[in-house]
Amino acid sequence: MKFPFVTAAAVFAFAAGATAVPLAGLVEKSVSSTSDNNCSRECMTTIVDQILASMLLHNPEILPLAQTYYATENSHPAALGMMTLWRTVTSAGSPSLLAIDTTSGSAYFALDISEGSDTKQSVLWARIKVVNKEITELELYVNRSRGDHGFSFSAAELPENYERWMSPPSDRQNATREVLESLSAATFNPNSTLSVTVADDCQFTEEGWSVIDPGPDGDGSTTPLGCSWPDSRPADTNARLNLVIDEQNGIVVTGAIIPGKVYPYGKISAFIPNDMTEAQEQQDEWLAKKKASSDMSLLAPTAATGETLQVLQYYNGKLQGQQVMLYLSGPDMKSAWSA
Ligand SMILES: *[C@@H]1O[C@H](CO)[C@@H](O)[C@H](O)[C@H]1NC(C)=O
Ligand SMILES: *[C@@H]1O[C@H](CO)[C@@H](O)[C@H](O)[C@H]1NC(C)=O
Ligand SMILES: *[C@@H]1O[C@H](CO)[C@@H](O)[C@H](O)[C@H]1NC(C)=O
Ligand SMILES: CC(=O)N[C@H]1CO[C@H](CO)[C@@H](O)[C@@H]1O
Repeated sequence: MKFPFVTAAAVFAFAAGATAVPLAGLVEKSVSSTSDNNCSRECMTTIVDQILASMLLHNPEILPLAQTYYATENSHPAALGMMTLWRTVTSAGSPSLLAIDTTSGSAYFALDISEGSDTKQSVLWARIKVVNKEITELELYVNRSRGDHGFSFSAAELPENYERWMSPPSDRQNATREVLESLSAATFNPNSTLSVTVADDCQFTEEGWSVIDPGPDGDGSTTPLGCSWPDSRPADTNARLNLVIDEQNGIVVTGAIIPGKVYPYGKISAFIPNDMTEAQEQQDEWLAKKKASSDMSLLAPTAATGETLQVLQYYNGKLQGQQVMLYLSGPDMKSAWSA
């Protein structure tokens, strides 16, 4: 089942600077979409499209912002007019993934965007909160390179990989809100006794990419990694639960702060959470061998903190999709959102 995308959205997809007419339509639409102040799925969709349109116009003034709003871009707070996205975005279509929670007035979306003259090179993901049809929170992230987030990514593969999230089988068995909330509570709590069955074809992506681990010496796997629900998953006692619970498509968004280290991984680098002790030990062993056997230049292992939004999809009593979206900061960082 597809969302009822506003048709105006398609119009501004590739038309930076020529969006006055569709935008006017979008603005009117949000005002008249429901008679009360509750923002429906259609109203939330319109607000998300307005945010993307305002980036293209390099003008946040057109947005229905609350009198005071909270906003971060890649974990640091800034007024929208000070953010890089409102300066650099040159193309953005409708989101490839859009999860909407009308009960809490929140939404999560992700898509590939272009900045400057580059073509679809960056991955944008975001969470918003809306009260009385006004935006009160914007948590924005943009991946411009593996150095930003320590993980693999693919702006190019993102739209295709996310298609199945937006059109789950029509005969599916929906999980209740209660089940989706317990999934959120268990995401960063390995103590949870919730038993989660992973579907055989559950899709795992990092920043839009179906992850293939090449191994630090290029001798790793050639098949994409599947989803997993290990007992040793990273923990955060202050995880932000139920950020978005989309009951229609079974999508759950949970936020966490994950301490870890950025390790050399061949000539590149990768972020490994401290809770994944085995993976860190393997990397230490690899590094020790590399130092002894070659004079290759390698990044020194360095402490870092990942601010992450984990996006899960659950229906038919099984985990169907798992996305890790992560942005790296220095060691011992806290989130502006969990203060
Ligand atoms: C919107 O309305 C629904 C149903 O009446 C209610 O459950 C929900 O809490 C409301 N959402 C907000 C943000 O007020
Ligand atoms: C799991 O349980 C241990 C021992 O009670 C506790 O220290 C830890 O904080 C718990 N972890 C989470 C994520 O709640
Ligand atoms: C539950 O799933 C059906 C498809 O089986 C879907 O059409 C429907 O919208 C879902 N219900 C809710 C409340 O989202
Ligand atoms: C600007 C930039 O470096 N973006 C990266 C984000 O993801 C794409 C897709 O793989 C990379 O090619 C880009 O380099």
